[in-house]
Formats: sequence, C-alpha cells, structure tokens
Amino acid sequence: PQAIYLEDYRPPAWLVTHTELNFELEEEQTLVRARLNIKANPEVSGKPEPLQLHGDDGMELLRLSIDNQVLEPQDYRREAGMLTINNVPDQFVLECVTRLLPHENTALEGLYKSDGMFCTQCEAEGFRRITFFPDRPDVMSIFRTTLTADKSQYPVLLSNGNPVASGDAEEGRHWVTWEDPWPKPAYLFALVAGDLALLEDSFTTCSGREVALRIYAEHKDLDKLEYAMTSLKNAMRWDEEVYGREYDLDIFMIVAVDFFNMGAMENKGLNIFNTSCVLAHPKTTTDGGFQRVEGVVAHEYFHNWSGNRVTCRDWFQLSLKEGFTVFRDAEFSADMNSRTVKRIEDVSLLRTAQFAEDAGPMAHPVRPESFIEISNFYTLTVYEKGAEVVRMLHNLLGPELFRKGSDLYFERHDGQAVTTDDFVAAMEAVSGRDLSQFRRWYSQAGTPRLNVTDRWDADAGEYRLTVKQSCPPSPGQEHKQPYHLPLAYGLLDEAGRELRSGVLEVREEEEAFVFSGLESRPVPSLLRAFSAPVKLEYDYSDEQLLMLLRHDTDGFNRWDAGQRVCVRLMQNLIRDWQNGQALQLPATLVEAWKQLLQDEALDPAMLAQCLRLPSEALLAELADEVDVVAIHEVREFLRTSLAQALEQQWLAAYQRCDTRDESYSPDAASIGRRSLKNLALGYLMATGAEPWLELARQQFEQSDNMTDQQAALALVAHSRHRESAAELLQQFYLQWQHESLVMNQWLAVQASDPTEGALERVQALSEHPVFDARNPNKLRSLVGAFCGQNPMHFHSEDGSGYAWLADWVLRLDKQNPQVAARLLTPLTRWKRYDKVRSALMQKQLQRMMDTDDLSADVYEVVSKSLV
Ligand code: HT7
Ligand code: ZN
Repeated sequence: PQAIYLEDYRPPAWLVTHTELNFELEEEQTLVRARLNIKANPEVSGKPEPLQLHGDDGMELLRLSIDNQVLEPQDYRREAGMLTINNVPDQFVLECVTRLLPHENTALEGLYKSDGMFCTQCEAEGFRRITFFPDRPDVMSIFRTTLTADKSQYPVLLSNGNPVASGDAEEGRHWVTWEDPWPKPAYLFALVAGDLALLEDSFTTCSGREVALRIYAEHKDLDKLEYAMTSLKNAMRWDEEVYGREYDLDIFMIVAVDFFNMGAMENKGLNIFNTSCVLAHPKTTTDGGFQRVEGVVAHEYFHNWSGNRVTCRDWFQLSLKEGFTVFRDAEFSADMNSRTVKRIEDVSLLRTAQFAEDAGPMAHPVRPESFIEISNFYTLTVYEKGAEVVRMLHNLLGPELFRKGSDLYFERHDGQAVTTDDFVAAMEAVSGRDLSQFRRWYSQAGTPRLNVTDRWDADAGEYRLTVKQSCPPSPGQEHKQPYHLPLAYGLLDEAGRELRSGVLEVREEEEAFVFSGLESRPVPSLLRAFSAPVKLEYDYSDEQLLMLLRHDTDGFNRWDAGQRVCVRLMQNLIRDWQNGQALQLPATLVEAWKQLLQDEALDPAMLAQCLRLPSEALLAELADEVDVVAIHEVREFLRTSLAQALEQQWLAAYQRCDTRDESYSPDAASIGRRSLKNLALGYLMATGAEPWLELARQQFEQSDNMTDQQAALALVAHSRHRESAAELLQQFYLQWQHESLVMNQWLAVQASDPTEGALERVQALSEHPVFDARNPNKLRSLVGAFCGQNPMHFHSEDGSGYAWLADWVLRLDKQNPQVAARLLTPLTRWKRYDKVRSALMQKQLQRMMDTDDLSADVYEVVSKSLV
C-alpha cells in the first residue's frame, strides 16, 4: 500500500455540480444508476486532464456512458481503485450503473445491511464502494436520490435533504425521491431503507422556521429514543444561542443501527448512529451511556455547520471539523451538566490515551502529513488534542473574540472545503493577533512538557515563575519548535486565599514571569482548567498539594492536586514493591481523604472524582517502563487500605447518597450522587467484608436503573466472591439477554474481570450465542475490553493474551479492516514494556506482517509499529 502526502495536494481537475442517484434495493443485489453533471474546474489551468473517478476495484460496473454514448472497456481504464477516461469534453453528463451486494458487505463501509435494514457509511472513502465518483471532500455536489424497494419490508426510505416525491411501483415496491439543496462532498451522502419505528417532534428555529425532528430505530427500541430527542433539541437551541447557527433543512433525522464501525455519522440531514450512542432508557442504560448519547447527538448535530456547511479540503484537515466539533460538544455538555466534572473526564482521557498515542509509533500531528489509510487517523490526536487546540484559541482570545472568529469563519467559508489554516486565519483576522507560532500545534506531534520553577524575593516582594518548554521527538520529527500556549494560573497564600489569577502567554523555550507587590511566598496553581495539552512539571510539596486540594478556586486544579498526591505516592509504592519492600499507607493521605469524606458541603460528583484513584492506564502512561503487575498490585493495595482505614466514612457516604427513594433522572446532580454512592460501594467491597457483599447483592437486585445494577454487578463479578460473581452474571444474563446493548455491558464486565482465568473466560464467551463477531460493538465489548481494560491478563507473561489478539486481528482483517486495525492498538505499545513482554508483542506484530494480503488498514498500523 502507498502513502499519500499533504504536500501533494492539488485542487480537483473536475467538479460534479449535480449528482442524481437511483437505488434499486433488492435482497440479492442493489443496482445503482448514477448521473453526474461534470465540468472542468475553472480554477485549474493548463492542458485538460483525464477524468479520474474513484471506484473500488471489487465494484461491478454494468454500464458507463458519456452524454448518452456508451463506453466500451477499451474506452476507459480501471486500476488501483481508479477509473480513468481520457479525452472528455469540458462539460458532460456521465452515467454509470453499478451492482452492489450489500448483504455480503462485512466491512460496513459503503452500502451494507444492519439487522435487515439497508444503510450506508461513506466517511471517509466509502462512497467509492457505491458508484464511481471523485470521492474527495473538496468536490461538492447537489444530490438528488431516489430509492426503490419492497414496500412491506422497507416501508421507510430515507436519504439526505427533503423528500420531494414518492409513489408505488410494480410488484409491491415503492419509491421516494430526496433532494438536498446544499452542495456536499460524497462522504456526507447517506441512505437508509427498513422497517423502522419513529419518534417525532419538532423544533422552531430562531428565525421561526419549523423543523421536523425524526428519530428512527427498530420497533423494539422505540421506548429508548426520548433522551436523544431531548438532547437534540437542547443542542439545536444551544448552537443558535452560543454560535448563532440555525438549522437549514425542513427535516432532521437520526437512524439507529446496530452494526456500525464508529459512534455516529453526521450525514447531511440524516445522521446514522450506532445504537450505543442513541438508545437510552433508565432500565438499560447507565449514566455514562446517557451522557454519551447527549454528547454524541450534539456532536453530530453541530457538524451540520462545523463539517457540513464548511467542510475539509482534504482528509489531512480532518481536525478542522472534528477538533472544532469536539470542542463544541464538550462546551455543550459542560453547560448542560457539571463543567468541572466534564473537564476532568476529558482531561483524564487525554492524559491516558492521547498522551500514549503521542508517545507511540503512530504519533502524528493534529494535521497529519501523510497516511496510508485515512480510517487509521480518526484518532484521539485528531479529535481530542484537536479540540484542545481550539480550546487554547478560546483561552488566548477570550470568549467574545473567539465567537467573532467563528462567525467570520462560517461566513467566509460557507459552502467551501477549507483548511485548519483558514480556521486560524479567521481567528487572526478578528483579533488582530499573529498566530503563526500557534499554528505549530497543528504541524508538530508529541506532548510538550512545561517545566516550571519559581523564586521568591522576600525583600522585593517579588515572585518569579520560570517556564521552560520542550517536546520529545516523534516519528519523522526529531526537533520541535517552541509552542505558543496559554498558561492559566492563580497564586494562593498558605491559607488558600487567592491573591492573583490570569493567563500567561508562553512562547519561548525559556521564559520568566514576574509578580510584584506580594507579601509572602505564594503557592502557584498552574495550568488551571488544563489550559493547554501539556505535561506540567512543578516540584510541589505534599502540603502544597493538599492545600490546593482543599482551597483552590479552580475545581479542575483541586482535583488535579489530589491526583498528583496519589500518583506520586503510587509511584513510590511501585518502587517499594519492585524492591520487595512492604507497602505502607501514609497517614497524611488517610487524613486528607477523611476530611474530604466528612465535608458534606462538597458536591458529590466532585468528591467522587477526587476519591477515585488514578487508573492503571494513567500510571502505565507515566512510567518509564510499564510494570503491569506492580501497578496493579499497588493500586489494589491502596484501594484496600483506604477502604479499611475509612470504612465508616465510606458507609456514611454510601448512605448519604442512597437514591433508592428517588425516581431515576440523568441530571448532573443525580449522576453525581450515584457516582459517589457506587464509588463508596466499591471501597466497601474492597474491604473484603461479607456485609458489603450483601449490600452489593441487594443493590443489584433492588435497583430500578442500570447504573446501580451494573455497578453492583461489576463489583461482585470482579471480586474474590466467585460464587456470587457467577450467580449475578447468570441472573443478569437471564434478565437482559434480549437487550443487545446490555449484553455488550455483560461481555465487557467479564472481559475486564482481573481475577484468575480471564483468557479462558473470554475465549468461552467468544462462542456464546450473544456474541457476534460481525458486530463491531460486540468485538469492542469482548476483545477490546479484554485487551484494553484487563492489563494483568492481556499482558500475561506467557504471551497468550497477545496471541489471542493477533488471532482476532488476522481473522477480522478479512472481514472488517477498520475494526481490525483499531483493536490492534494495544500491541503497538510494545516498546513500553519489559524485554520479555515486548519481545512477545513484537512476535505477534511480525506474525501479522508476514501474512499475505493484509488490508491497508492493518498493514499501516503493523508496519509503523515495527519500526
Ligand atoms: N465523522 C464521523 C466519522 C465516522 C467514521 C470514520 C471512519 C469510518 C467510519 C466512521 N463512522 C463515522 C464521526 C464523527 O466524528 O462525528
Ligand atoms: Zn465528528
């Protein structure tokens, strides 16, 4: 497979002004008649180029004509995914007929079947599996689509835009024509055909237009659509109020499908969602699930402007739409729920998974410079770090100028396919600032380090902060230039009173900032709200951190101070464990946690965040060499010790947050109470005392919502009470076996069970009737959860976990390369482990590399990892 490079970008030689598509959907085949109005791009000068259209090599071409003249095979060439036709006129109509086999499409790209319904996934390069087309985002066309199918089996026929005509056809078939007035790239095309249930509502836009809102799902899931509808209406209002963005069609539709490679897709007017991101019901969905639905519904809706009306010039610019849209959805969720908790969750993900990606073999800038398979670049770097880059612009410019910048960006580029540079240019234009140094965030990979030291001059009352920045090398980028970043800070006195606060702009490799007029040496609260995606080093004492944990006015930094204390302690304990020394729990930590637990004024959600120990994944990311066993043992030791030392306080917290009398609501306050209650239950269970097992069993049996039931299930299932574990798992299975999404949780709970025999359990589960290897959600729940959330067993020293994953990847590569390549990620981190493990991981990577006919997806990840 060949890499393609950003620097090779050339504008398209041919444009498609109008696209007419006709789908004859049948059980055994689908015929697609495409009629494209093509013209030479007036902005490309020079001698006319041959017409080149993308088209998957496996796609059957039945007929091809230009201006009604049928072309014979000698009139065109098909190779390497391209159809080339020489000597075409300046403007013409190309017609072609292709035959597809959607029921055999297991890759879930292009047109495929999910549980009996037809659906599509065209981002990034799926449209070329439907018909021949310049399948690149800078070719924007007006689409008119007609679907014909059997009326009783597929009563619902949907595509982008508004329905303009419909009727009955012969042999019990019917048809509907859809017209989308907004020019769009082919990756935003979609169709759905099926027998679907519908939840309907409407929304009146800020200019008084009525928009019909329709959410479709399988009939059995009709009762799980309300939350998505509420979230959609909230998102539509929020986008009007916060960004001035109004919806632009008469209908907005969402369809839930169970077979989907990612979370959801923002097709114009017809979003297609993984069921896991749209269905929600208190009985079957956890709080986390509700929040995911709210966030993803908003994310896809926000794409209508940031992605659809203004789209990407090429796929290197992916973060233009994804980074900006993640920032927008994060702000939306922060406004709907708790801002601090949302920030803590997002930063935790960034620090564990994105920082690890930035330090791994697939590290790439937010705007990558090359790729073999673009699907491999839907990454945490493009999405989450990309969002942090937009957030930094927000921090540097302030909310008013940022809004002006986004208004200008949408106004300047409406209907265009543009670049991340255009986005920054709009911010420059409204602020009058030079953001050229800031642009390095888009072009340089790796996580910068900020090393901060300070000096106090008591005589002058002067406090000096010295900030040094550096960034480690990443593939293809040995040396990095300094970044321009906002460093939000506060200065507190010893008693925790805030003396100063503001935002410093860091630009140099080394830079000093001086504060005068202070009476005593302050304690700095640095990088407030995580104002830049960096690793901050400052030599805090435990006392200073505990003071910040109690008093910082920045909620995020309060939490972060507590995490820093724990991380430092755990790193020391890991060293002790490695040296064979007895592990000891420091009294200061117990005291600090006791105080927190007794402070009834504290928000339960915040308290739960503060009392959750840093994850094994975070400790692994921070280690020079990952010692899986030591990390696990130390975390377990600390959990058990804190559980025993504070048993009464955990019980009091559990009782304080007992929500048994409340009816379920997914609002932030209730979610916060449940999260503290279940955290407390986890600590109580960690004491190993029988009464708490009983309490967990009671909660499992009596709770009326999935959050509490699943929390109790996971605690018991992962405990040493094996009989109870088996009983509850069986009970849960019998209760929920017909709810596919709940069964995903059931699989994931077992796959992440750290007790003995985990590999045998997941092997057995892969033969269980609820498991379906063609369904990406099932694969993520079983294979993904075992390899990503069960480090002790995945990293078993005999290499059995690695071999199991490699077996899966090789099997799935034939079936669904996108999913295969994603599941492979944990093996790519082999350099981070001890010699034995890294050799075993490499062996599996090499085994894959030696396999013939690897997909481009898997080939790219494996080959880059082995370098
Ligand atoms: N923009 C969407 C990306 C997406 C996708 C990409 C590759 C393969 C399958 C896919 N399904 C959806 C999702 C989003 O970020 O909104
Ligand atoms: Zn997106």
